[in-house]
Amino acid sequence: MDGDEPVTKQDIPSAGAFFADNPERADLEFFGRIAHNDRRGFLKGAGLTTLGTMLGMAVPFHRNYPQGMIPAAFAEDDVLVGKDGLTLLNDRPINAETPAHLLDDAITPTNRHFIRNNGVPPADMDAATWQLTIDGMVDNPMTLSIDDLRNQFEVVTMALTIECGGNGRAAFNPPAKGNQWTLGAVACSEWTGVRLKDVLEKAGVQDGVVYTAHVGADTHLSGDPDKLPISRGLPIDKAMTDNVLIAFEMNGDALHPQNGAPLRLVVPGWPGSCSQKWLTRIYLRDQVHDGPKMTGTSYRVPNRPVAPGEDVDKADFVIIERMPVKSLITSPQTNTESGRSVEVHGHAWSGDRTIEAVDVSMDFGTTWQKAELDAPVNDGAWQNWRINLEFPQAGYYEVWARATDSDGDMQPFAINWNPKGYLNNTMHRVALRVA
Ligand SMILES: Nc1nc2c(c(=O)[nH]1)N[C@H]1C(S)=C(S)[C@@H](COP(=O)(O)O)O[C@H]1N2
Ligand SMILES: [Mo]
Repeated sequence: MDGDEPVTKQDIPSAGAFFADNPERADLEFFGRIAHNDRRGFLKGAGLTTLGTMLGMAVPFHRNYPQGMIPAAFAEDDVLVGKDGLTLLNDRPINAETPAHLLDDAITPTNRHFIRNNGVPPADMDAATWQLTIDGMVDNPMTLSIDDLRNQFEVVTMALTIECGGNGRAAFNPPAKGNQWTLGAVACSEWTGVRLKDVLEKAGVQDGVVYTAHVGADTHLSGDPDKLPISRGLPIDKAMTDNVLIAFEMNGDALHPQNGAPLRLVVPGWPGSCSQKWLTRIYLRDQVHDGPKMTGTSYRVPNRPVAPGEDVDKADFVIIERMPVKSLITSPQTNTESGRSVEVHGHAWSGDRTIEAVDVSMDFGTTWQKAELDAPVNDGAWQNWRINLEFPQAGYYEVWARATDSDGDMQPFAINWNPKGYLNNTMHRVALRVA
C-alpha cells in the first residue's frame, strides 16, 4: 500500500461515533491523554470549518475528521494556557504548581495560581447560563444564576489563601503516593463573590444540619457520568463563617477555566479540596458528608503521631480541618547569587488563625531575627513579611523562615509523616551564594 492511499470512511466509523458521544473519553482511550477543554469547546461549535483558518492551511482530509476530536497540533501545548511559569506535575488530571519565587506578589495573580484537578473540567463554563442549586436540609430549596447571586446578596471582595492538603508531599520519606507537590500548591488571590453563609441563611438551615456537601460539574477520569471526581463538605459552623465565599471573580476578572470558572467555593485556611470548583450544587446533611474524597484516607490523617512508614488502620484516620502554620520565602530565589545585603521576603499563614511572628535564620537555625510582619489584609489572607539580612562574609548560606501563629504553634524542623503525605509545614530553606 502506498502512502497516498486515501483514508476510507470504513477506517473510522467507530471512532467517529465514539468521539461524538464523549470526546474527552475518546481522546483518552485513543491517545492516552485528555485534551484541554477550551479546544473541545471550540471543536464542538463552528470547530472544523475554522480549523483550517487556525492552522493557516487547508485540511485535505477534513471530511474524515472525527467530530469532537482534538487536533494533535493543539493537544500538547495548551494545557497551561493563561498560566505563567507553573510546573506541570500531571496532565491527566491537570495538576500544576508555582515555583516559590513566582509567588512573590502580595496578592497572587491569576496566572500564578496553582491548579489541582481530580477529574476533567466541564466543557461548558458559561457564566450566563450557570446554575447553582441549594437543597437538602433547607426550608427553601433554591436554584440561582450568577446574576441572582450578584443581585440578591451582598457582593464582597477578599484576599483568601487556598493551600492543597498535599502541598509539600514531595518531601515525605518513605514517599507518599499522589502529586509530588513541593512548595507551590498555595496561593492568595483576591476573590469576589457572595458569602456562603448569606446564601444558606436565605435558604433556611434546618435544625439538625451537621455538614454541607459540595458538587461540581467536572467529570470523573473514567468517563463514568455517574461518578463524581470529588465531593467534599464542611461542618456547618465553618460554612457559616464570614470569609467562606461563593466566588465568581478572581482578581477582578472571570475565574480561570482551570480554577473553577465560572463559579466556585473559596474556603480559606482549610484544605483546598473544600473549595469546590465549577460549583453546581450545595446540599445540607444531618451527617458528616461521605462523598468521594471525604472518606478512607483522602484528606485525612492518623489521629495520633505515627512513625514514618507505619501502617495505620483506616478507622484511625480523621478529616483534616484547618491547615497548619506555615511560611514561604518568595525572594530571593533559591540557588541564586547575591551581594552581602539582601532583602528577604515572603508570606505566612495558619488556617483560622493569624501569624504572630516570622523569624529568619542565616546560620542554620542557631540564631533568629524577627522579620517585619504585615497584618492580614482581611481575615483569611496570608500575611506578608520582610527582613534585611547582612551576611558577614562571602560564601554559602541558607536562609530559613519559621512562622509562629496566634495560638503559639510554630513550624517544625521535622516532617510530620503520615501515609498520604498531607500537612507538611516544615520550614522553608533557601540556598544563597553570597559574593
Ligand atoms: N470540582 C472540583 N473542585 C475542586 C477540585 C476538583 O478536582 N474538582 N480540586 C480541589 C482541590 S484538591 C484543591 S487543592 C483546590 C485547588 O484549587 P485550584 O485548582 O483553583 O488551585 O480545588 C479543589 N476543588
Ligand atoms: Mo488539594
